Amino acid sequence: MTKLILTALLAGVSLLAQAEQPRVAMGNGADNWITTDGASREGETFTFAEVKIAGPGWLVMHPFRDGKPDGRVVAGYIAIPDGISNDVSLSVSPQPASGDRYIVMLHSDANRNGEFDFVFVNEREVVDAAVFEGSTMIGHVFVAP
Ligand SMILES: [Cu+2]
Repeated sequence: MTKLILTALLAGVSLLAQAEQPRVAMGNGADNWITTDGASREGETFTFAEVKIAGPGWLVMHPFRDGKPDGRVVAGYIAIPDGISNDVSLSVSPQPASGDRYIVMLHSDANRNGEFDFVFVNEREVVDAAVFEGSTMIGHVFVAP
């Protein structure tokens, strides 16, 4: 249990460092991905054609503020089961305008409790950590259609 929590915390650090350091890679992996091509929006609800995650977790959207992604704020999230999900919809608040930018990314349900633990245990670390493959954080800059 201690090891699991430590792993989650370290990944949480990476997430927030990522948000502030664009040179760290974001993208899709071999076992985890978000298909952003063809994503649609109706009001405050986005729909992504396909999402794959290894283990249960969350599809999460973070807003941009002052031109930079703000990984400390969650605009919206939805639970996703282990494996491939199609036509995954999530709603964000406040309602976006066309051209608004977000980070759409995966977080793991690290403690498998079925609740999105976007809980900072200190200034940078959250429990339900960002999903990485190697040094690539599974996420994308996404512009609202
Ligand atoms: Cu995130």
